[in-house]
Formats: sequence, C-alpha cells, structure tokens
Amino acid sequence: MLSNQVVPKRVRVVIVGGGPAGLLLARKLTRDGMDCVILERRSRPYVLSRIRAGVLEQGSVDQLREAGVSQRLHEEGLVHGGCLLSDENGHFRIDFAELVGKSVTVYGQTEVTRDLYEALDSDGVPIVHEAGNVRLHGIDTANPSVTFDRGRLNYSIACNFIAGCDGFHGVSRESIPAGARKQFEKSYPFGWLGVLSESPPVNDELIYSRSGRGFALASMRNPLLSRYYIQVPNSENADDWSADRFWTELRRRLPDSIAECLETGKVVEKSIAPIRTFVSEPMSFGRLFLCGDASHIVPPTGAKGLNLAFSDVHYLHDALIEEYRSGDGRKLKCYSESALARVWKSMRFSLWMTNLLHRIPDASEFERRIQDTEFTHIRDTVNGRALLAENYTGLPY
Ligand code: FAS
Ligand code: PHB
Repeated sequence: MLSNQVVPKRVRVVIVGGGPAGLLLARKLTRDGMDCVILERRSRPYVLSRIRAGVLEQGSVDQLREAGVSQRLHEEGLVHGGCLLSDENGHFRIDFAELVGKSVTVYGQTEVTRDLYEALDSDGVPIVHEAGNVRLHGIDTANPSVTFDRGRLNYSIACNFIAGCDGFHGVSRESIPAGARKQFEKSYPFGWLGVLSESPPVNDELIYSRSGRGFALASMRNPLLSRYYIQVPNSENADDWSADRFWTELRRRLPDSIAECLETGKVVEKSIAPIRTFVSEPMSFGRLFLCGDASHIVPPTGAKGLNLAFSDVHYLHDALIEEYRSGDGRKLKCYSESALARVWKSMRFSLWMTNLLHRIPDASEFERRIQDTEFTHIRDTVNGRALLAENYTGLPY
C-alpha cells in the first residue's frame, strides 16, 4: 500500500522497517523537520496483526508523549506501580513506587504501532508497504541510496542516512560486511507458549511465576483481554495445545490462591516465541544506523525488547537532529557506543530475570540451589527488590 503520496526520489533519511522502531523514529524526525520515507515489507494489516510486547518503561511513555502520540496510551494504558513474583512458597510484590518511585504502563505494542501509523499518516510521511527486495547501496559513502521493488516497478531513493529498523530478519544488519560485525548469541532450550484470551486478567498487576513445572506469566492488554505465557520445550508445537490443556497447565504453575480466581475465555491468539539473546556490534556502519531488533534480541522475561528499540530511537534521533541543525556529526559517531551501553545493561537484566524464573532443564542440583537462594534474596531484601524494580521500570537513557 502506498500511503500519503508517491515515492520520493531523495529524502534525508530512509527508514527500512515499519515496526515500532522505524515508526517512532519517523515521527520524531518529521516533527523536527527532517524528511524521511518508511519502507515496510509487509502490508499494514499484517503488521497490525502481530501480538508482541505489552509493557512500556517510563522512558518509552515519555518519548511517545513528547512525540504527540500518547493520547490513547494515557486513556487506555494501565499504569502499574508493581508486579508479583511467586513460587511454591507463595507470592510477594515488588513495589516499584516505594522502591524506585517509578511505574510501568501496560499498553500493547500493537496499539503503539497503530497509534504511530495514524500519526504518520496525518504527517503525510510516505510509507511504502509491501516493499520488496529492499537493498542498501553506498552505505560507506557520502551518497547512500536504497532500491526496492513494488509490484512490477523498481524504485531508487537517494538519501543522507539509512536507519535499519527492519528487525532480526531484515536486510540492514546483513548489509554491514561480515568482517566488520561481531555477533553474540545464546539460545535457550525452551520458548514461551503465549495466548491472548477474551477474559479479565487474573490479577490487576503482572505475575511472574517460577514453579517446579516451569515459568508462567500472567499479563494483560486491558480489563477484558488477558495475555498469558508458559515455558515450553523448544520441541513443542502450539497446535498441540488446546485451550483446556493450556489453562490446566497455567493453573498448575500459579499460586493456588490466584489459580482458583482464573477466568478463562476465548483464545484469540496462540503462538510460541523462542527465548534467545542476540547482539550484533557495531550498530552503525558508514551512513547506516541500526535500531531495535535489527541489532539485538533480548529474552522477553524483562519486558525489554520493545523498550530497547525505543531506547535506540532516542539516541539516533538525538544524533541525527544535531547533525541536521549544526552539521556536527559527533553524536552520530558515538551512536553505536551510546546505544550499546544501554543494550548490554538491558541484556544483563533480561538474562538475570530469565535464569531466576525459568526451570533450566540441564541445571545441576547446585545451580538449582543457587537459583532458589537468588529468589529468596529478592523476596527477603529491600536491596534485592530494588535492583529488580530499578531495571524493570527502565534505567535512564
Ligand atoms: P520489528 O521486528 O517489530 O519490526 C521490524 C519491521 O521491519 C517489521 O514490520 C518487518 O515486517 C519489517 N521488515 C523486515 N525485513 C524487512 C525488509 N527487508 N524490508 C522492509 N521491511 C522489513 N518484547 C517485549 O518487550 N515483550 C514481549 O512480550 C515480546 N514478545 C515478542 C514476541 C514475538 C513473537 C517476537 C518476534 C518479539 C517479541 N518481543 C517482545 C520483542 C518485540 O516486541 C521487539 O522488541 C520489537 O518488535 C522491536 O521492534 P522493531 O525493532 O521495530 O522490530
Ligand atoms: C506481555 O504482556 O506480552 C509481556 C509482559 C511482560 C513481559 C513479557 C511479555 O515480561
């Protein structure tokens, strides 16, 4: 779908990828007078059909508010001052407000994406959907360009900079020569089987449960739409999980006092997301700058994926605007280092939360004792709880 107008032959920034990173960057650049175009491989209905993240850090909420895209977020988003952690011995609350004076907002990534698309349409930003065969050219020159096709037509757009916001499976990261990239990754032998159900959430705040049967998470999208996850082996197939089988297993992994309150409903989405970690360094090469999943993937346990994408956008927008207004490219030169510093902090926290809460299949008895001790340290000490609250609500940019 070609929205707004025809494809420009030159813009200041070509943004590859119309997910949350690309869309927020486009909105911020446009509001500061920088012209851009978004090239998105999929149709808009397809992009808006994806069910992904659910929790926004305060920094992400602030960015959306400053970008003038937070009206519905403030009307419909659920501000949470804490969350529950549970195991076989019961549950306890992490009080974000008391520990670090901050909160998070529950508002689905799908809704954030919808709000951003609507804002960009009203800005008149060209968004090319179903852009095929996107290729980046001259990224290590002063005259980069991007070509793509759509239907039977081929297009070429000259630009000053390219923002690679095209996710883990995009073309941008791979456009950086392999010899110039260093990649770090760790995979887990399990994933998250997630369901979206038309039923009221079992609790008014999120519950992270570490049970002997495996991890479970009780989340939500709104007072009538719940989001639940259970840890399953990578070998599992979502089609083998009926709704009844899922609800039965979820109840077994929640504290009894909570499980008995679980209201089930029609399951409107069911899928398994892999639990993996990935970082590709650097996040820039010549005139190409990577944002979000194009450069890094964090386990969803710490609710950091979407928030890290917005963190990158904060740094890249800041750097592009400085260069645009003053010609000073220093922040652009430091972009990768600045963004990666926060990426690795979020990666550390996400790995820590994942190792704390999941049943690690090949863990030794010694490792299980250490995991139990770590969990009781969080439960029994203010410092332990404050460490979790500080990272979960979002470290400063
Ligand atoms: P995205 O992947 O969202 O967007 C990239 C866009 O680029 C896509 O629209 C894609 O179609 C497009 N694209 C790809 N290749 C292209 C090409 N060659 N040309 C043009 N466009 C191209 N995070 C959390 O915090 N909590 C969660 O619970 C959570 N659950 C997740 C579940 C799943 C199944 C997945 C895959 C991710 C989940 N995440 C979660 C992480 C997720 O929210 C990402 O962090 C977030 O989408 C990152 O946004 P972007 O960087 O914009 O990447
Ligand atoms: C979600 O609601 O999808 C969600 C919430 C918190 C997480 C991960 C996913 O840590």
